[in-house]
Amino acid sequence: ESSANVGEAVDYTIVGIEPGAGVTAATNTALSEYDNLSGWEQKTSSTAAMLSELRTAYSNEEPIVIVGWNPHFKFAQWDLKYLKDPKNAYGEAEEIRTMVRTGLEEDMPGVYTILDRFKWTLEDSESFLLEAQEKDIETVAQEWVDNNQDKVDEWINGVESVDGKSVELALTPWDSERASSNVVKLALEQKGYDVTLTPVDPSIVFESLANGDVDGSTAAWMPKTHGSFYEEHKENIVDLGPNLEGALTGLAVPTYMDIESIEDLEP
Ligand code: PBE
Repeated sequence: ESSANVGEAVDYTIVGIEPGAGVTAATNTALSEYDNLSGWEQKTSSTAAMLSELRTAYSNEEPIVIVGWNPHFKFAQWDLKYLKDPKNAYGEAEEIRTMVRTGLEEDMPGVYTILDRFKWTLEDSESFLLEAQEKDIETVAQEWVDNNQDKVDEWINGVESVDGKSVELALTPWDSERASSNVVKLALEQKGYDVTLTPVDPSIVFESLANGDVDGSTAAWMPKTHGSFYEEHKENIVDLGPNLEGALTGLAVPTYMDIESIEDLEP
């Protein structure tokens, strides 16, 4: 592929995901900050639609520019590269943080402790997500816990068991967060908690934590992807720190495309 006509070949379109995603807002920032992207647009729809366009383009070795992130299975499944982002529209590597409502530590110290201790790696998450291509996420979560009970024990050790106390966790509707939330759910269930997972848009995760409508969430991508939502509500949210380090976001293309930077997307 030559780099000469990428814009024309992709109809000056970046294939985005859900409108409410943090990366959708970051892509709008990129569209306004890079002069060479004037005339380009972001097409939003869903992660599934983006992946299906990527699958088709890739199998035909056609150019495509997508909004990408890790943890996700797509970088293991296809040869993709992030485009360099000299204007830092997508920020550096991110942390996925656990956040809880104020008062949780006093009301439910066991839940607070387990959420505070929960931590896994980018590799843990991505091998989970690859497995989940063949099975449902609840099944893979149970297998992960069965295979990693030593790690789960580190999170739950010394926490008092309860008899069916209700806990509600908010999450965003992406597999990376379905994975972490289901693992934490199983860990809490080992101590007798009755856990409900509630998928909502990123803005609602932060709003419902601040309102105390949910007890916690393992789905906060910081500092950039969800930074503006956090800023709006941080007085009323307790940040327990990273549960995963090295998360990434940005524009991505198949490696067979002969471009390296967002600045190579010509107007
Ligand atoms: N993501 C995956 C989400 C959070 C998890 C990066 C697509 C986003 O809000 O952009």
